[in-house]
Amino acid sequence: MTFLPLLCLFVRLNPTSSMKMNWCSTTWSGHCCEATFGWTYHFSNQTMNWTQAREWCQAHFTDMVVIQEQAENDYIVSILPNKDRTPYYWIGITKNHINETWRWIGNNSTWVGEHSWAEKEPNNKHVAEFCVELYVNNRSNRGKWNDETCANEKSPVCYKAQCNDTSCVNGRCWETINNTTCLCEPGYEGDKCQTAVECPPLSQPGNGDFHCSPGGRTFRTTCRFKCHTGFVINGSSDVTCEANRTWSDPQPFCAAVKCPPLPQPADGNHSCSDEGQIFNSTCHFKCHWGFFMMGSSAVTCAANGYWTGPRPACTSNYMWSKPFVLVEIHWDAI
Ligand SMILES: [Ca+2]
Repeated sequence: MTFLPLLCLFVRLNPTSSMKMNWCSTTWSGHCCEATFGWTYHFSNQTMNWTQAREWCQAHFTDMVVIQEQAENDYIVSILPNKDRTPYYWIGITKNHINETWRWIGNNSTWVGEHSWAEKEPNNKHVAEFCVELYVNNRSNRGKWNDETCANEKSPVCYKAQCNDTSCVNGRCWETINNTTCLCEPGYEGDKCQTAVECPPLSQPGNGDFHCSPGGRTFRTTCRFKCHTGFVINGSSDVTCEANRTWSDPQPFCAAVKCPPLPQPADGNHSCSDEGQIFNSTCHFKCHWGFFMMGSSAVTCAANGYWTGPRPACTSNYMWSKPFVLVEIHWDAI
């Protein structure tokens, strides 16, 4: 085996394109290579039947060449040496039956351009022309396709994939003739889809706190809100950052616990520190002139949503109110 010098040139495939092609050409055991930032294309000058050609491609590279658009077809034609006559080159599109769709075996795609076939092709001339050759010559059918009998011998054209398992962290690697692109899964961005998108910052709720899973406010992070004693959460306690950069629910807030309504006592009235009679509100009771209070003169709305004591009553009978005082004095004395 003889290794010949590697020649690398930098050329632009398209003068309007900013993408620079890394064009390498070498001769190694009778075949050459063409390198781009995406797939690299390879061919052999040796001829073989279609099945052998595919095996050769798979043994040395990724598979027989896949063409996904007209520009790729044109590009491949431009790098292959001209041939005066058949045999030309095998490309990786085939079918198993006359009624089947032509399919690229490298990636199972089905692209066929409007002007891909040569004139009067595919003609299935020999009944089972289920493989395709690419004309590379100086005639009018240059770059066109012809369906052919797979047992015929032609030169294989192969590709080597540049994408691998680590090309895109959270996405699919897409190869083109002059680039590889990561198509990111929803929720990720960056040239390798390595960055999770972020949701807007959350703010600390009044009378409460929140805690987020590792990631802060990135995609799939969940934050849980909790309220301080005497406050209840209003809204969803858990919010999750979604792929569209928004939280799954509005940020909840903490509302003070409410105690049951406290009606005015008969023959008296009360005044409360808060109209809403909520957590920590205290209501002070007064009895009208000539009435005596039976019970505590103030109750407070507790964290559990109950008042700290029963509402006092106002009585006109001094003796009804007195025993409570006497009892208290009695126990205090002991
Ligand atoms: Ca044909």
